[in-house]
Amino acid sequence: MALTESAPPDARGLDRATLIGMYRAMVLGRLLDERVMVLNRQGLAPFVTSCQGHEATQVGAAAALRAGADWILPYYRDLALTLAIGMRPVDHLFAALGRAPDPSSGARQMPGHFSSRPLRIVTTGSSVATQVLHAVGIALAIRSRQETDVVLTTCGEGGTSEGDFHEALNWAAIHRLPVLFLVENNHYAISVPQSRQMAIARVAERAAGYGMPGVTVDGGDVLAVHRVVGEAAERARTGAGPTLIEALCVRLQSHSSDDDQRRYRDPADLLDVRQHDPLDRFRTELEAAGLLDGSAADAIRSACRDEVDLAQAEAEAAPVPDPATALAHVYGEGGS
Ligand SMILES: Cc1ncc(C[n+]2csc(CCOP(=O)(O)OP(=O)(O)O)c2C)c(N)n1
Ligand SMILES: [Mg+2]
Repeated sequence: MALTESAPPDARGLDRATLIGMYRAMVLGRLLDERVMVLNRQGLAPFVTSCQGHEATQVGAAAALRAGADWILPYYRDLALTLAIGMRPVDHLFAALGRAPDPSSGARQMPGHFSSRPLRIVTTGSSVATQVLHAVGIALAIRSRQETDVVLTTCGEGGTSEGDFHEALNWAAIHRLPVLFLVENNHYAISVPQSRQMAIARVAERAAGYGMPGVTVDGGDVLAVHRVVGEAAERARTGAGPTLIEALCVRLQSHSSDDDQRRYRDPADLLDVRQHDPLDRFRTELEAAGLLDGSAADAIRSACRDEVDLAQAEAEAAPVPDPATALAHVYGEGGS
């Protein structure tokens, strides 16, 4: 998609400030992700599932929604998505470092189970794709209350093999519920390639079997994702029902901090995904359009790094949970 200063870069008429804001959100997601991985390697953060390579999909989707009004049921890879919706870097670092102020769970859940009551981000379980059904339940409640909010839920392409995914899409289509199913297809479920997960080429093909539109979008193109998610949200808001969106992403890091993808991916494949880094791509597009230059890009990067540094200092200074509260929310706590 070509960008120019004089003409709006896409049909939705995004201005320069919005575009730069999206680029900044992608950079912030990347730098925070890298920092959490460093903390993991230092033995300070227990388990990391990286969003690197998914930033364009996640930021594009977030920018197409009404933060704080629309509901988000993310999965563990959605660091940049939840940041772009409004979670702060320090919120993620509280969780990564097991600090009491962690808004997701007070440091009780694994990191990556993002949650924020004011931002309407609903936490997930560890079993993949369970959130997809929860999203449909929330969409049904929205419909019953005659509200206009929509629900976005995400999962990986591996998650689409789960029964929960099938039941959720079937039900949502029958009742034309206001829900968007965004599949971040990075072509691997841990070490299992897509060809061993499904017998079809495109996850979006599944949509026809449920009776809803299915769209495959280049997940490395932040503006394309923004447009596709925006159109699906509009359809959902106006009662036209759900959409299945498949965003083709690259997974730049291993599945998690606990595996090494060099053991199961071809070296040529690992080199190739590096050529599809969505940050490089958007930066190049913005520069070509005269909307960003080298020094402005450096300034964004350095401001994001400062933000992550400050957040880390704040998280490190925060208390760990009081051991006396270890069993809170686990058993009934009395009362009538
Ligand atoms: C029901 C269930 N089965 C298996 C697992 C172990 N597991 C965690 S993540 C994952 C891979 C999921 O891959 P995908 O949905 O493609 O998402 P990605 O991590 O690639 O973004 C698996 C198998 C799990 N958490 N839950
Ligand atoms: Mg995957």
